[in-house]
Amino acid sequence: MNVEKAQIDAALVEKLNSENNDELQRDFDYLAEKLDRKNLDINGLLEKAQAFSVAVPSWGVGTGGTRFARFAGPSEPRNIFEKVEDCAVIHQLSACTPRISPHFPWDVVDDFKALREHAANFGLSWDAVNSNTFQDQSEQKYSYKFGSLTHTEQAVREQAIQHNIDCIEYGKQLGSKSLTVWIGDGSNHPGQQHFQRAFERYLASMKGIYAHLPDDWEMHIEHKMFEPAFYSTVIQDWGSNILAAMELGDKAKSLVDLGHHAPNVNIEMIVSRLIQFKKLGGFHFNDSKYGDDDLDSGAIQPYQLFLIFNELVDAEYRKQDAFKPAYMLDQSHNVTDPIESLINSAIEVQRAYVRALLVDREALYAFQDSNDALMASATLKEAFNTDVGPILAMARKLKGAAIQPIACYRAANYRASLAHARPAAKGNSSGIV
Ligand code: PSV
Ligand code: MN
Repeated sequence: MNVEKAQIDAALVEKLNSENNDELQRDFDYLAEKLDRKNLDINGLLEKAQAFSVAVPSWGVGTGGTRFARFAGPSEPRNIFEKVEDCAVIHQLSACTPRISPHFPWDVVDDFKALREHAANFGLSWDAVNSNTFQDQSEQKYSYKFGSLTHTEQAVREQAIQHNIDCIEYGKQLGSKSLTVWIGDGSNHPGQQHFQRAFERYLASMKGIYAHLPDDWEMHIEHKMFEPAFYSTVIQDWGSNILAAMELGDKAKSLVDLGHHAPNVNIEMIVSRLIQFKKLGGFHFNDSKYGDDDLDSGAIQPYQLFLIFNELVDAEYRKQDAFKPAYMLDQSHNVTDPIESLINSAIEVQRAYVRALLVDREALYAFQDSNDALMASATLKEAFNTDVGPILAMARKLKGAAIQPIACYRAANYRASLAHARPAAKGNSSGIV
C-alpha cells in the first residue's frame, strides 16, 4: 500500500533511530549468536516478526475509562476520522497494527468511501466490524433493556438483526471481511429467563444475520461470562459459543476475548479445542486480574499470553487445516494515554508470538510422549525467558518504524500539537462496557 501521509515527523523517527541504532545492532548480534547455538536462525524469526500484525479497536483510541467513570485526556479524537489519525500514529511507530476494527453505530459516517480513503492514506485498512445492540441509541425505536437478538419480542429482535445487517453493509464499503457479534443479553435474576428458549431465539436471530453474510466473510461470535448481565448471559462461555458457531455453519467461528472467562480458566486449552474443530475465529487481546478489566495486553499475565501463542504457533507448525485467526486488541484505558497503551499492547502480543516461535516443538513432543513433565515445562519456559526485544526492535526499524516507539511518541509531542484542533469535549459520560 502506498502511504502518503505520516502523523509523526519521519525525520524525528529517523533521528532517534540513528541514536539507538548501534546499541540495537549489538543486542541483535548477541541474540543471533545465542539463538544460533540452539540452531535457531534469527533472520527467519525477524521475517516472521515483520509479517505479524494485530488490529486496533477504534474504541480503544477513543473514550476509555471504566464503567464507573471516565477521565478525559488531552486532545482526544472526537470522531472516527480523528480515531483513524491516532491509529496511524500507533502503526507508524510500531509497524504491526495496519488495520482498524470499527464499532457501529459509534463509527457510522455519511461517506464510507471517504473514511476508507482517509485510512488508506495512512496505509491502514479495516478489520472486523462490530455491532452494538448492548446499548440504546437515541433514534432507535425499541429498547434493548431486556435483550436484543434474544429479546422475547420479535420486533426488538428484528431491530437488532437489522442493525447487524447494516453493519455488514458498512463493512462491505470499508473492505472488511468479518462481523463480530457480542450481545449483552442475559439475566440478573434466577428464573428471569428461560435458558433454552433464549438460546433458541439467539440461534434464529443469528441465522437471519448469517444469511446476509457475503461468501468471503466470517461471522465471529464473542462470548462473555458476565456483565452487564450478572446471573446468566446467553452466550456465556466457549461451549455456548461453539455450539452456536456449529449450528450456523462454516463461516461462523468463535472469538476469544481474554477477559471474558471465569477466573483461572485455562484459556490456552480453549484455544486448542477451537483450533481442533476449525472454529477459532480470532481474539480480542487484553489482560485482567479480576474480570473483564480490559488492561493492556501482557500487563498482568504475560505467561498466559505466551501459552496462548504456544497453541497458535503449534497449529501453524502442524499446518492445521483452516487456521487463520484474526488478531485484535480490545482494551480500555483509564490512567494511560491510549496511544501509548495500544503501542505497548501490540508489541506485547507480537513478543508472545515470537517467543512461542522459539519453542523446540519436536523436543516438546518427545518430552510429552515420554511423560517427562519437568522437561516439557522447561522447554516452554526456556522460550518464554528469552528476551526477543532486539528482534522486535529490528523488525520495527527495518519497516521504518521506531526502535523505541514510546520515547519517540513522547518526543513528538503529538497530543500537545493537537490541542487547538481537538478541543476537550464537555460532559461527564461513563466509560464503555
Ligand atoms: C464487551 O465487553 C466487549 O469485549 C465486546 O467486544 C464489545 O464490542 C467491546 O467490549 C466494546 O464494548
Ligand atoms: Mn471484546
